[in-house]
Amino acid sequence: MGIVSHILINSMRKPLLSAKVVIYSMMSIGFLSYMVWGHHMFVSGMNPMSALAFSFPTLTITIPATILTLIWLGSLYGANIQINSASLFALGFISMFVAGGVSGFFLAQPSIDIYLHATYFVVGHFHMVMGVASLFGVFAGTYFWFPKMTGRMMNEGLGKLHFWITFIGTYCIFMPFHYLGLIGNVRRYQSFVDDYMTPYLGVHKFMTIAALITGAGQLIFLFNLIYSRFKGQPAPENPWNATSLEWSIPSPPPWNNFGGKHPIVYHDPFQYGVKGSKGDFVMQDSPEQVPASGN
Ligand code: HEM
Ligand code: HEM
Ligand SMILES: [Cu+2]
Repeated sequence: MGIVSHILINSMRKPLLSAKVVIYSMMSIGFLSYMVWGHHMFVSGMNPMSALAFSFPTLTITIPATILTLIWLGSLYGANIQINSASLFALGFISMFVAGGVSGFFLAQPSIDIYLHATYFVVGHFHMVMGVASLFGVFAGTYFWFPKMTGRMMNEGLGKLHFWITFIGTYCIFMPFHYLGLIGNVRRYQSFVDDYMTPYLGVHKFMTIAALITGAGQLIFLFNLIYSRFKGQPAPENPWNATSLEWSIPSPPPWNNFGGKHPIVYHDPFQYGVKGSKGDFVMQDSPEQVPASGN
């Protein structure tokens, strides 16, 4: 979530509606997540009152999650978003996080979970939020910081191709999980021949083929990573016109990071779309005066 927020403000060229609300939402998700573990045990025979006690924080955690999503989407409104591999994966994260999070609302109600527990609905839910969304965050961060880490740019064409194969592919793999789960496809079961699932074997085949294609698509990323490391275009200091301190030093950074000096920080890192500035952004270590942003 932090990586995505960071990359979004850079590619939108404007701050999020509220950085503070983003940070407090992330903190409350972290805090509340300590109190939800019992939602994995609704059907374990626990006291229904305990189930209720775990259902409550589980549903509460969707509030900061929703606020966070609304801030990302609301900030996109009217933004002139720069489409590149990093921003595509950041946007893909939001899409997957919402698609996977919505099923969390259902699972969070003990009465509905009696039906859905131990089905592919759960497997679909957690692959979207944990498997795909968090990987998208990792991909976004890799495309964004690779130039700083290695001093070379990744290939944007290959990056975008990687994004579209992965984005469409993962939806094809993990959306059907939800429908199979609703039909009654139990999880952790390897053979459905000659039973009630037989009519739906085609869906499993579809998902398998989608998974093979999506898996093969990751070779593009692997190739891009290795090829760009050695043969990529040399990266300038600040290829994304970013504000934060790591972009004020050469790519890759010298061994002592800031050349033995402490950088002087004049601004927060949200100085994008600054009116009256020379560029459309002001770096944290630039002494240029900017009007107070109120962020
Ligand atoms: C909107 C927020 C979320 C809600 C309300 C939610 C709710 C739930 C509930 C109630 C279950 C249990 C379902 C069952 O087994 O019957 C579940 C399963 C699971 N969730 Fe979430 N979840 C949310 C977000 C996430 C996130 C962000 C992750 C990880 C990044 C995650 C990972 C998992 C995993 C791994 C399981 C299944 C574990 C297993 O049984 O193997 N969930 N979720
Ligand atoms: C394209 C990639 C992936 C595919 C096709 C895939 C497929 C599957 C399938 C079919 C199952 C459940 C089988 C069953 O219950 O009968 C499963 C379980 C699981 N997967 Fe994935 N998965 C993928 C990636 C991931 C990733 C990236 C993560 C973690 C970040 C992950 C975490 C898990 C976990 C925790 C389980 C539950 C294991 C259990 O039942 O104890 N998967 N996966
Ligand atoms: Cu959980």
